[in-house]
Amino acid sequence: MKTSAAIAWKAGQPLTIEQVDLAGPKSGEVLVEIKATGICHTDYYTLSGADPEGLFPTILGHEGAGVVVDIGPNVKSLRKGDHVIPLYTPECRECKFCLSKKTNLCQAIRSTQGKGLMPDSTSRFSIDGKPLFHYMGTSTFSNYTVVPEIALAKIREDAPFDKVCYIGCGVTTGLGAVIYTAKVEAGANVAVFGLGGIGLNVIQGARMVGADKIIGIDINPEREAMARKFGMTHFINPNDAPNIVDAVVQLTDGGADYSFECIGNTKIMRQALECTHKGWGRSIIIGVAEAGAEISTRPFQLVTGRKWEGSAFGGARGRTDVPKIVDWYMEGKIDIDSLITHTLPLDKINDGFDLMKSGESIRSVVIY
Ligand code: NAD
Ligand code: AHE
Ligand code: ZN
Repeated sequence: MKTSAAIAWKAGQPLTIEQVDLAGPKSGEVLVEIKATGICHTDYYTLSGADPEGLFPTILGHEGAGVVVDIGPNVKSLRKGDHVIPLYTPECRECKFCLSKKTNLCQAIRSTQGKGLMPDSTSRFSIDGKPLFHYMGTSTFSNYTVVPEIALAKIREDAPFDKVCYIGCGVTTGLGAVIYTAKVEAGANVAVFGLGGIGLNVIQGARMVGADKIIGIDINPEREAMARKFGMTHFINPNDAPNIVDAVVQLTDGGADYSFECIGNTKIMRQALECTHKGWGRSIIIGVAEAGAEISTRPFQLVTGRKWEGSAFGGARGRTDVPKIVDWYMEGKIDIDSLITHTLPLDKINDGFDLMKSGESIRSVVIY
């Protein structure tokens, strides 16, 4: 079939909207009509050329929601008409990683996914007979996409696509880092570095679990009002308080119990670790840094009890946890609507990237 898609031909160039060819689903695969997709900072990161796995030409996008329109042979858990959210972190429930229960990082299709291909090492997308790479196994910047069954969460049918698409990455990453990765307890003090589409969901998660002080740090003063609405109790702008570590330590009587880096800046990752409490502080890296970047600190920071950790997709097991997060939204337990500041048609998708870069948007959503 033909489908409209935004193609990233080369790093650093705007996307172009074109009609591409999409082959039907093979064994274990599902054809999905994407109804809406968010634009995440990671799409920009890969488009910029900073992602060591970045391959071109490709169809980016990993924050979508849509409807199953066809299934390939051997698909058991989904049928036509089901509403779904594609998962860049699948959940096969059979690999060593899934069975361990210690991680959400299912590895069943990771190697082909990282090469921009479907599990049989081929692409379903092409243009003028030349293959296009898939991206993160999802490629939601295409109106129709093919996704492995294990990388689709089935969701309730009354959930609005233009809102719950954001659960495909940003909402789950932020809430999940608090709830599933860090397991923040009521009364804890939390510091959140970067109050964008991810950090504001970390703040929302910290409020949900009953954190005491929730300190937000961002160079964009416009972020303060929205972060307070989501539960932030204290705001620090690094341009006004050059020593962020001291500022957090003073506010929290010795350091934050938990900190979250939601920027992708290795210097800030160090500050996030060092502002946590001696003896038990835990710092969770969420931000994705550019190819070749390294983190550093004095080992004594770790010897004296701080822990440096990371979180991918909020530690969520997608097929199990994403439908629950959709329920939380539908029951009014979490706010998604306020964070979706812009909606755009596909042919304006480059404006969504510009709005993110300028700090004007929190999340832009493309509606097909
Ligand atoms: P975003 O662009 O919406 O937000 C980034 C925020 O950081 C902005 O508010 C910006 O003003 C702020 N910021 C930038 N530099 C700063 C600095 N020096 N000090 C303080 N604040 C600063 O991005 P996002 O969509 O929220 O994504 C954030 C990061 O998380 C990105 O690196 C993205 O790739 C990554 N990410 C990781 C996962 C994961 O599973 N680990 C999932 C999604 C996104
Ligand atoms: N090269 C990666 C993208 C970079 C990355 O680190 N991705 C994060 C998710 S960011 C979502 O916005 C991740 O979870 N990685 C886990 C993994 O196994 O790669 C890619 O996916 O192409
Ligand atoms: Zn993302």
